[in-house]
Amino acid sequence: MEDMANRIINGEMRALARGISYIEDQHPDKQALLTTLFPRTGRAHVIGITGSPGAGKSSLVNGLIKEWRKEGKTVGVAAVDPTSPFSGGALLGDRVRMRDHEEDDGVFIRSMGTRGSLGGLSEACKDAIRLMDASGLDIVIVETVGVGQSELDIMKVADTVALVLHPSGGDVIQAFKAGIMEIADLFVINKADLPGVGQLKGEVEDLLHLTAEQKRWKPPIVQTVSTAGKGMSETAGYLNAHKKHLLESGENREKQLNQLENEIARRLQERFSDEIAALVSEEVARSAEAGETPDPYDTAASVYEKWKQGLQKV
Ligand SMILES: Nc1nc2c(ncn2[C@@H]2O[C@H](COP(=O)(O)OP(=O)(O)O)[C@@H](O)[C@H]2O)c(=O)[nH]1
Ligand SMILES: [Mg+2]
Repeated sequence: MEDMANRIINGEMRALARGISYIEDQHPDKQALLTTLFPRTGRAHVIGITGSPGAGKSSLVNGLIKEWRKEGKTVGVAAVDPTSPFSGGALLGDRVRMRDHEEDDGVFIRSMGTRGSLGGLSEACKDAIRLMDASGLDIVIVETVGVGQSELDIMKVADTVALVLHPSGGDVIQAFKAGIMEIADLFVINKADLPGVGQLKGEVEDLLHLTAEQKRWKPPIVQTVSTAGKGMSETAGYLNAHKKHLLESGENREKQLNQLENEIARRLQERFSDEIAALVSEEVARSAEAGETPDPYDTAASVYEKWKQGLQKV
């Protein structure tokens, strides 16, 4: 494990790939690996790219990678696609584009989501981002499919979130409802070669009045044609400017502490809820055996007391 951690810190891509497999497979050394690497994290610019399937996220990431490589930056990508084990489609699309960078050891691309549950996936994804960060990659992208709750969870670990929209998508309202509009720092209107760009831009601007009024950072709207490499340097520029804004305004530290607070609370809740569920199950079985019907109010109170006593023993 120590050896693997050192190799990851030294930027060895094969060790990084193996480390991420440890995470996905719940390897017994997973925790130790993450703890060892945690002090090495916090350097990378973590960028979340979200939007509905087919919006052009992978094409955009592909174009941005080319832009960043020209600047000499190294890039890691976690492509999160829980649908891939069923359809295979989106993952295949990612694979094809990955070939563009296959020979380049300044680019690391990993598809995630073929193993485990959706909740487990967002956990694994956060840990994978940490590993990529610790390995010294300058930019870490996380691409998620769709605009649901678990995508929202994943996006909350990013420094910068870009929402990719396209003219025929009609997904502005959906993104608004899901709360993605509120956390987006950049709106990318992709497929700007297709009709309807003006209308879409208008819709985004209207909703931005509702979500971004009080924000210190006003999310820009950028137009791209990812497949033709148009708008890439502008997009990269905005992403960079947002990170700079975070650092200069002090929001970066605020955000970091906030994210850690949420993560620690969530990890604890998971553990507590497992312990409590076991105690409740015991209590209900005991009542039932005695021919009683457990009173939910009393039972909850007594389980809570038992659980607290259990804690005091350790
Ligand atoms: N016309 C046009 N097509 C695009 C553009 N960007 C992506 N596409 C196409 O849209 C489809 C979905 O792109 P993809 O990047 O896989 O979308 P994702 O599902 O959001 O990752 C592919 O067929 C792309 O070639 C664009 O700017 N203009
Ligand atoms: Mg994709």
